[in-house]
Amino acid sequence: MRNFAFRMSLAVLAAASLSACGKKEAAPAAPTAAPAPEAAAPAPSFSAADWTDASGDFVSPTGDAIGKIEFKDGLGGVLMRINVSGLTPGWHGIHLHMVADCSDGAEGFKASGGHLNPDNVEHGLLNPNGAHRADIPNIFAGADGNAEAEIFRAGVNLKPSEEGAAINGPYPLMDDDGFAVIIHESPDDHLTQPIGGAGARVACAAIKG
Ligand SMILES: [Cu+2]
Ligand SMILES: [Zn+2]
Repeated sequence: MRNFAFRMSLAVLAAASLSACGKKEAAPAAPTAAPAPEAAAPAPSFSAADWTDASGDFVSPTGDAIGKIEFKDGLGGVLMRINVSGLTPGWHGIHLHMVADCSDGAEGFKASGGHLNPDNVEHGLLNPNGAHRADIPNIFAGADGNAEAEIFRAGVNLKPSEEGAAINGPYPLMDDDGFAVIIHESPDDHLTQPIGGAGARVACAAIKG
């Protein structure tokens, strides 16, 4: 009965707001002058050179070019834009690995090293004993295998700077050996050691200074 009464009161509320709407619309609108035509503002650039502080091309294990990642340094972290194809549909783990080396796809992109982890803590954004500064949210590939995403990772910067270090600690990604972005075959559960169960490395982008 309580449930029914609740539903009834919801229905009454809906009816009341409908009639309120109807009344509002019934009032005659004041005539307005047509707005003066304005010069069209330039569309915001999505991947212009002036946006990008660093970038890299994703390669598959067989060496095919399958996409791109771009970075923009912010004071509190780094913004990245990802555009990749040829993935299996569904969620994929993606992380910042330690070395800008994607030369060994046939051997599983091992040369890119492990997750960037200067704090020596555990893996996983949801891990109370984590997380690696490498760890970022999963990306999702549609039925066509394409994925696009924009991700902000706080706590890291591309280039060393006093301002960045004061907020994030001295962890520039662009150190002597650069870094790599690795996409894994499966989603990261953000908890399990050592990489959230994300499985094999299926794409790699090397980013060097
Ligand atoms: Cu990884
Ligand atoms: Zn990790």
